Amino acid sequence: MSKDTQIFNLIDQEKERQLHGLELIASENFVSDGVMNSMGSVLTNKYAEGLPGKRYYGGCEVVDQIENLAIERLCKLFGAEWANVQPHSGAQANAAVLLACLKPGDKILGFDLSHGGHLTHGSPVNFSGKLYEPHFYGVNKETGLVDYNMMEEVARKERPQLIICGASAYSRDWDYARIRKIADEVGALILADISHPAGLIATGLLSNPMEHCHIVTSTTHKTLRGPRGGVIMLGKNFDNPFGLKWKNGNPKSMAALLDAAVFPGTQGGPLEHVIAAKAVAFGEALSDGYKTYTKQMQKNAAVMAEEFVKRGYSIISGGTDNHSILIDLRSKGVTGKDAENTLVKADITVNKNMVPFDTESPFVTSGIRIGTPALTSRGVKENEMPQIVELIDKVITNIDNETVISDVKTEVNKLMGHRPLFTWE
Ligand code: DSN
Repeated sequence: MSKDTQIFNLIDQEKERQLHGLELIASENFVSDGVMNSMGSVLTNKYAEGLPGKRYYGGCEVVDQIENLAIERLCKLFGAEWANVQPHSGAQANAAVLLACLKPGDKILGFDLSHGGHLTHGSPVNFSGKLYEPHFYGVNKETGLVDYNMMEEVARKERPQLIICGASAYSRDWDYARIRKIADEVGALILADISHPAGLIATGLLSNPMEHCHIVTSTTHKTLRGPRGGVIMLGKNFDNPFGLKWKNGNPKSMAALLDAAVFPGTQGGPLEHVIAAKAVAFGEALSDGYKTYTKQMQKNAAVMAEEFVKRGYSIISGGTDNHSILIDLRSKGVTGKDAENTLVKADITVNKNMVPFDTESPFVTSGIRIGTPALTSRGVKENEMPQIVELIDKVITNIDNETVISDVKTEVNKLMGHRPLFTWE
C-alpha cells in the first residue's frame, strides 16, 4: 500500500503552522526528538496489560524495563515513593484516583472551573461531578488568589472525603501545608493535580505538594515537555490513612489501590510507546539544561505579565509565579472568543478562558489564558517579550482591522519561522 498522502500532507501542514506561529497556549509544548521518536516506535505494537513483572501477556521483558525506568526517573524527579505511569492522560489519572478513593455519592471539594479549576475536579458536566457530590472553593474577588478561608469553610460544612487542589488557569503557587491542615481537620484525603506547573515543581521553582498531599497527579505534556499522558504519584507516609479497600474487600496499600484503579479499573492496555517517551522526558527533566529551561519559562511569563500591565491589561492576581497568565479583557471591550479568533488570523495561538466571576458563557468568555512553555522551548528569551506583547496588543486593539492583523502575521512569521521547533538552548 502506498503512503497515505492525504494524512501526511496534513501532518506537514500542521508542522508548518507550528513552525511559523507563536504558540501561547499554556498547556502546550514542543518535544525533543528523543520523546518524538519513542512515540513513533515499535513499542506501539505491544500489549502489556498489568504492571512490570505482573503482565497478562507474554513478551513483556523489554517493555517491563522501559516502564520501570519511567517509574524510577519520575520518582527521582519529584521525590515520590511510588508512581504509576500508565494513565493515558491527566483526566484518566484523576479518574483512577477518584475511583480508588471514593464511593459514588461521596463528596469532593475542588477548585471552581470558572475560577481556574479543571473539569475533572467536580464539574457537573464531567464524570467527577456526576458520580460524586461536588463542592467548590474559588478565588478572592479582590486579590484573585485562592481563598483558603472559603476552602476551610466549605470543608467544615460539607466534610468531603477528598479535597482537590491544582488548576488549569491559576498563576500562583499553592499553600499545600494550609490545605493539609484543613484536610486533617475534616478527615479528607488530598489530591494535588500539578498538571500545569509540574516542570516548575520538579526543578524547585514552586512548592512541591509531595510532602503534604496524599496523592499527586500530573500530565506529562505541558511544562514537563513530554508526550501527551498522565501519571499518579505518592509521597512518603501517606499510605491509605483511612483504610480504603478495593472491590474484593481486601485492605490494600494506597499504591495497590491506585494500580488497580488504573488497570483494570479505568484503562486497558498501557501505551508503552508513550511510556517510553515519558521515560525520555523524565530523563531530560533531570538534567541541568531542563532547570535552565524552566527558569527561562518562568522569567518569560513574569516579563510578559509586566508588559501587559504596562499596556493597561487586567491580569488576574496581578501577575504570575509560574508559566501562565490569565487576562481579563473586559477593560479592553473584547471577549475571549473574539480575541482568540482574531489572534489566530495573525498566527498567534491562545485560548479563550473564563475569568473569575465571569459574566460571559464558557463559549464566549471574558478572558484569554497565555503561557510560555512552548515559545521557551523554541528559544525565545525575556528580551523578546515586549515585542510579543506589542504584537498581541496590536491585534486586540485593532480587532476589526484586517490590514493591521495581516501586518502582525508577517511580523510573527519573521520572528518564529527561522527557529527550530525544539531547542536545547
Ligand atoms: N485542557 C487542558 C488545559 O488546556 O489546561 C487541561 O486539561
